[in-house]
Amino acid sequence: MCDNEALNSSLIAEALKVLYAETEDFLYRNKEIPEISYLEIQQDTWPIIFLRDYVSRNFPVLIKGGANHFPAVQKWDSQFFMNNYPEKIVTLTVTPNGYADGVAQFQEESHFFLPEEVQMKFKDFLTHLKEKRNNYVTYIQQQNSNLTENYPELLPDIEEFKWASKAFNKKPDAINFWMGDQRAVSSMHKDPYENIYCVIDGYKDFILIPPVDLPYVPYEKYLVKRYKHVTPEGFDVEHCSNETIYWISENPLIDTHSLARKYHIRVCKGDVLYLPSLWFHHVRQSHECIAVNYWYDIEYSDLKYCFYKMLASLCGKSHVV
Ligand SMILES: O=C(O)CCC(=O)C(=O)O
Repeated sequence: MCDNEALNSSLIAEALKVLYAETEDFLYRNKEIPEISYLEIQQDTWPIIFLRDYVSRNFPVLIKGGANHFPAVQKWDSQFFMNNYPEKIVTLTVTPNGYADGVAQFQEESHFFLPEEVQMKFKDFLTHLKEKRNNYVTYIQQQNSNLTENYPELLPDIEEFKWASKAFNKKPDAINFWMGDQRAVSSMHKDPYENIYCVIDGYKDFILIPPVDLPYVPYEKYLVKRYKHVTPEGFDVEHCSNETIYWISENPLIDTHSLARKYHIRVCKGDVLYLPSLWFHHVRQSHECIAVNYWYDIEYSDLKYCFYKMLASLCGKSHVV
């Protein structure tokens, strides 16, 4: 007698192996993110090349110097903000360990922690960055189009990438401003956005995992907590009732054993990274690093997204998509 369930699961396991092997040969054999020069994006044909070689293949590309023409790249650093906007109120996150939206140990168990969100004057934020006190890590990292919403005076120093808006055939859904402490880490996650990520000052180190490796990205269910009243001397913890979240349990800086294929890429001052939708990313940064990114809504009517949902279902991860 044929055991249908066993047959199905062995067929699925076989199919997942095929997917891994096929993508190894055609997509991921070289294990490097392509790098191109800003000169390539000057050509009239660039939007179509970008669409053909990267967007449609859902593959990242690093454009060296792609944002060098932004006045921001010449102007923005901590001193610029101290001189020009000392009294401006900024919204930022504070954590004792640098992990906002990440897994941390509390009372000998792992929990998912949200950061404390606070407002202060820009000059006070910059002083915190300079002082780099223990157990007090600050990061401007709101992801609600904070650049257009909270810093409209900075808009003349950057510009929308016309080639990206042309290729995606839409305007960015959000333009975000990031500035923070070297100890602040964005833990491995993915977003439903096409991401054009520009480093304005300092550098960012990305670890990337392609969406096709979802079967090998381990998730666990965590209770949600929130840091409160964070100071260098200590913090309180708010228990978000019985709220739970599925989050990636592997820290790529420590756990290197999974089959998931990882790319390491440094994005330097003036560089632009195209990070396709649904790619997992883990991000670290140099101290006082400043970045701007443009999020374009994912194309849900794209067949790739439908296949991704099927993959999630086949590997028992529908709840994380
Ligand atoms: O820069 C960071 O810390 C995180 C960036 C990120 O997660 C994003 O752009 O989606």
